[in-house]
Amino acid sequence: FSASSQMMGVDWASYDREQVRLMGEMCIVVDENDKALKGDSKENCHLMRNINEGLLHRAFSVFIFNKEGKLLLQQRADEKITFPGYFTNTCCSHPLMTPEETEEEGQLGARRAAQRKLEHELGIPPEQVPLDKLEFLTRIHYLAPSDGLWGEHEIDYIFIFKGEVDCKPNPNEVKSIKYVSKEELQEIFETAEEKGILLTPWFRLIVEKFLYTWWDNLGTLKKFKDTENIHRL
Ligand code: DMA
Ligand code: MN
Repeated sequence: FSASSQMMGVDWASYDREQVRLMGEMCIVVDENDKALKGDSKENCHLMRNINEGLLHRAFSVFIFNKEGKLLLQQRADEKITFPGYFTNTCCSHPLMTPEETEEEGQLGARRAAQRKLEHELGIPPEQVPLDKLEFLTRIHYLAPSDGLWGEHEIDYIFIFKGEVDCKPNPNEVKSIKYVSKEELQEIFETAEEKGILLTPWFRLIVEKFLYTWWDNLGTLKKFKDTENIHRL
């Protein structure tokens, strides 16, 4: 484990073994313009101590819509170290510091990471989500603590996929899944507080700033594709 987490006195024995293992993955550290700088562990990238000193990494968020135009939500597993049990968009994770997933042309690295994690988290066969059918929308830059110790500070590539997929959720990653209509999602957001439903901060930001506009234009998303700007939320 890293010097930072030793210094913070992280109690590794209290966490799920598999999720602890995944803290060894190498994320891509970037600057505020999404220029790749180096690799660093998922552990280091998600410690608030490092985030508060400016450490920033690359991530992706996928939103899957089925034929009926419903959005696939997931509830994160209780085993997750950050945001356990929270409801969120279909799938999120990080491109890793590998030759395949650092490729930037056409967001190829982020697309490959998305395909890899859709299979790992939700059991979606890769051939059902071809790389070129993931529609890139934009990038957001946000910072959000999870608890005092852990949090997120990311430049997040947002993709929409439209189509039917077969899901077999991995219980170590995902507690439940649910397709929702726009009205159902609005209701979830309006009543979350009273019902004690937790929503991830990045999902809240994306829903509030972009999602309903995209949802109303699922057939013509190309006009929203923005490879230039990074939205600071
Ligand atoms: C990280 O998601 C990425 C975003 C956009 C928050 P995550 O915590 O689900 O990553 P992982 O599945 O790799 O733990
Ligand atoms: Mn992250």
